Amino acid sequence: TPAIAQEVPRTAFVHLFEWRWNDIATECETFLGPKGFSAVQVSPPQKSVSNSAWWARYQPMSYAFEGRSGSRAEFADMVQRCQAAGVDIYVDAVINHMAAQDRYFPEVPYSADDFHTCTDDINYSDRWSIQNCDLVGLNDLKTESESVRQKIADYMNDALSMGVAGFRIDAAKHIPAADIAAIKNKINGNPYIFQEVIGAAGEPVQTSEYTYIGDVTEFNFARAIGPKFKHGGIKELNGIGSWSGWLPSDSAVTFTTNHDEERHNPQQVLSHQDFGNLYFLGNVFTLAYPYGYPKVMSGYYFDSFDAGPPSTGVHSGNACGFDGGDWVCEHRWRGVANMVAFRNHTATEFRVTNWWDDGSNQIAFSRGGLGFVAINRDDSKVISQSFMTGMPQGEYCNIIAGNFDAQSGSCSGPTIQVDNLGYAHFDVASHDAAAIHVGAKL
Ligand code: LM2
Ligand code: CA
Repeated sequence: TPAIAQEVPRTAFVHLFEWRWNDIATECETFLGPKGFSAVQVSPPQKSVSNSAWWARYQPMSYAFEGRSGSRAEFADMVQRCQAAGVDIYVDAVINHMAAQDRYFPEVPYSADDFHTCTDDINYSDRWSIQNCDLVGLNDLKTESESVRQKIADYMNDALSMGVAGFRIDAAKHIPAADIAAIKNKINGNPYIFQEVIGAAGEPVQTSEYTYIGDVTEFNFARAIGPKFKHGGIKELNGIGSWSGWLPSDSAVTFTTNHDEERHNPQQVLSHQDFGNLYFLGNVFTLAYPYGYPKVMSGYYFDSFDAGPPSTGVHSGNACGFDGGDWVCEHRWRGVANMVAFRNHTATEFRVTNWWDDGSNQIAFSRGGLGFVAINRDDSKVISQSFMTGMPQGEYCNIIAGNFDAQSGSCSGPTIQVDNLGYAHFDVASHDAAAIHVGAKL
């Protein structure tokens, strides 16, 4: 009888920012499914204002599925093809507001009565202002109104009818939790929901208010690891996630960066614009560390805040950056993609064990007996030593440096030997990493 591939949970997803539906479908089939990604967060699929800036997508004109990522038919086809590849689709649902223009959206339809009357700038020390005034001038929907809730729910149900599996609730902090809960009560089935709330100490609206509805973004994660990887001191990340004021792990969505942070907050948060492989190392850490449900950002190169996506997609003649193209394709960086399998294969082990650090910028830890990772952020020192991995004896693929082929049980790069006591020798260059897990054992 043929060996049955061991099913492991899919525990990390990717944001294919501004990707076309056709490209996403191909990516699910050829890469994301085989690599074990759980889902794709897609850019807002609803009809929006038409200008070339990326942020046009956050200014809805109606709930029709049309825009520069493709048509409704292409969207539906993508959902089906990704699902067949084992990959869910999460829709970025922009439901707090409509576009910044006259309060008249005949295609929904919404008219002036469907919007809040406050047009002042938001005062972040006032709950009412945060949730009732216009976020950066965007017309704020009366989400307490039954008819507005129904129109939003109709849009989400339309997405669900095409097979969508989950939603990112955009600008959730600007919608009272009770309103999101009421909308959720109108939608079919039990889709995955995560809510974008940028928690800030001292503000009246807190992330914890939203956890009874679904998961919530934990911005603290990216904002904590960013400075440590940029400026040093990554050993201080030991215990991250258990820190005071943070969401519990099973409610948190984490990321190394996201589409807003890489534009609004590049000084603090890692992005592809960081030199020296630091962003790569940050992604390895995010995927290795057992906190939250991580999202890998996959975007494109930009040299201005507004810059929209490349004019051709990855599967339509353009290429990923490492092949000379305009899309960064972080999710395809070998070590990033392979760390998704690491996370999947270590998912049942919540503990960090065998933590080691050199006192500053070299760290290593086990995920019980299921995986072991070493990250070297030191600017010059190598790691060359034996570690207690706690793993079963055997030969493992270093998935940062090579790909493991489950069919043939072979590794395209160097392997690492774990001895009968669980010890293994690791050589890790400056600004590099190494990782082994039970799903990539020769
Ligand atoms: C989000 N989460 O809560 C999105 O993740 C974020 O990307 C969105 O802002 C925001 N909320 C609203 O959905 C982006 C972008 C803004 C942009 C808005 C709307 O960061 O800069 O605002 O989308 O397109 C733009 C202009 C801004 C202008 C506004 C209204 O940049 O200067 O404000 O449109 O015309 C007067
Ligand atoms: Ca609001």
